Amino acid sequence: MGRELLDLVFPRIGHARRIGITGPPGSGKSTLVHAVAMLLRRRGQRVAVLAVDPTSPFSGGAILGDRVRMPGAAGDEGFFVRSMASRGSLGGVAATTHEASEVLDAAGFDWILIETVGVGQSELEIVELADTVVLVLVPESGDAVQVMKAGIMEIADVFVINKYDREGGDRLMRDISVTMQITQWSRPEGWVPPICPTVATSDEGIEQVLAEAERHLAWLQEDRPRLERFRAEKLRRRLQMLLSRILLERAWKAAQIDEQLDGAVERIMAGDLSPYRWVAGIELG
Ligand SMILES: Nc1nc2c(ncn2[C@@H]2O[C@H](COP(=O)(O)OP(=O)(O)OP(=O)(O)O)[C@@H](O)[C@H]2O)c(=O)[nH]1
Ligand SMILES: [Mg+2]
Repeated sequence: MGRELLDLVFPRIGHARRIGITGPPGSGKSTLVHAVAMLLRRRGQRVAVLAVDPTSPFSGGAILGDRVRMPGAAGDEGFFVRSMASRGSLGGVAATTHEASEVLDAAGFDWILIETVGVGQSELEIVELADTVVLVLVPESGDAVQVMKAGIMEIADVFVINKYDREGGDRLMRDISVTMQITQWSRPEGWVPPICPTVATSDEGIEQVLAEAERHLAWLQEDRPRLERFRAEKLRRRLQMLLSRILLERAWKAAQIDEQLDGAVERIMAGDLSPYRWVAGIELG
């Protein structure tokens, strides 16, 4: 996106509430996002949905098929849906998603719902993109220990146990809640994440999810110094991200990496050179 446009947009941001929704593949994130969006629309709120598409540069297409099917978006000016492909973007999807969310914020959307699949780095990036992170688990996610091991529990401001119509929801709910009590689990600054059971396909528990997200947002705002710290920390990470992208692009160009790649591949395959020696020999200018 053009730097001038983003620069113009920047002073106009800060109105939208940004909720990140993450969780394992197929846990029902899109269904939940759609249900929350519809609830917000019924309340007259303008909603934008950004679905981060973990398209692999290797498979040449989305691994799990078409990720955004959001009925109700066509012809409704207060409901915007967009899939963000991560494919081929130096610096990752977080940067482009961030830019899109700033433009939507400046355009007057009240809520920005950002869906990412909880695999790899993307769920950590969501922390930088969102004010409130909703982690969607399902009864099949295992027990709290497995969830903790996966390293995703730390990022949740609100837990959702979706597909509660299936066997095992109660057990996971109890398990997480007991584990949180025993370990005195909390997010930084003492926020204790609530756990919401949902059946996204039949709209059950959706109001509670939204209410808990709103409660978290209100909690963030009630303590001015805390809010400032929260924003400063996000801004710091954002600056690092922006800068690292620019530095990467510049260094890449300066060292003429694209021009050298084919030759390097040829020499490495011919056994003339090891990848490590080639990398070590790159002059960054
Ligand atoms: N039984 C049951 N099925 C559900 C529920 N929520 C979603 N599903 C189904 O689960 C499947 C996956 O739902 P999605 O909303 O696409 O899940 P997702 O997490 O967005 O999937 P990816 O984006 O591919 O990771 C669909 O067939 C949904 O209809 C639920 O609460 N109960
Ligand atoms: Mg989805």
